Amino acid sequence: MPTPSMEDYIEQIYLLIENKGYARVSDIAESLSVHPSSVTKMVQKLDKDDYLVYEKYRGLVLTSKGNKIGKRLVYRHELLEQFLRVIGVKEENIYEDVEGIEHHLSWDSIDRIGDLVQYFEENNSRISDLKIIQEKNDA
Ligand SMILES: [Mn+2]
Repeated sequence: MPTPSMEDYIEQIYLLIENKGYARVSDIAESLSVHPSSVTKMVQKLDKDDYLVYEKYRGLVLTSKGNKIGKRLVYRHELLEQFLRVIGVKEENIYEDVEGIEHHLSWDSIDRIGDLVQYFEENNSRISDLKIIQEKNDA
């Protein structure tokens, strides 16, 4: 199992490759706001654990194991954003809150949150009912 920090790296590398076609150490450092030397260290560890293959001058590619996990991590992040949005959390809080909780939930909880998002999205009146409660609580 990857640690929370490894998960952050795999998630960002997956996104970079998906969006740009490649992930450079400098891009990873920028997207995670860390020093490039930390990226190099982590990338070597991820290579050793078979999540990716790193060649100093040619860049890196995810292995099928890394790719599969990356896809799940990106899904988890997006689902949690969707969840917070659907329950009415302010947009300005969503990204940071997801970054704070995403590594600490079991896949069981993730799947049940997925059901709940579906429950709300299948019927807009459920969202309006929730809004009524929130307006009462905020008053
Ligand atoms: Mn994330």
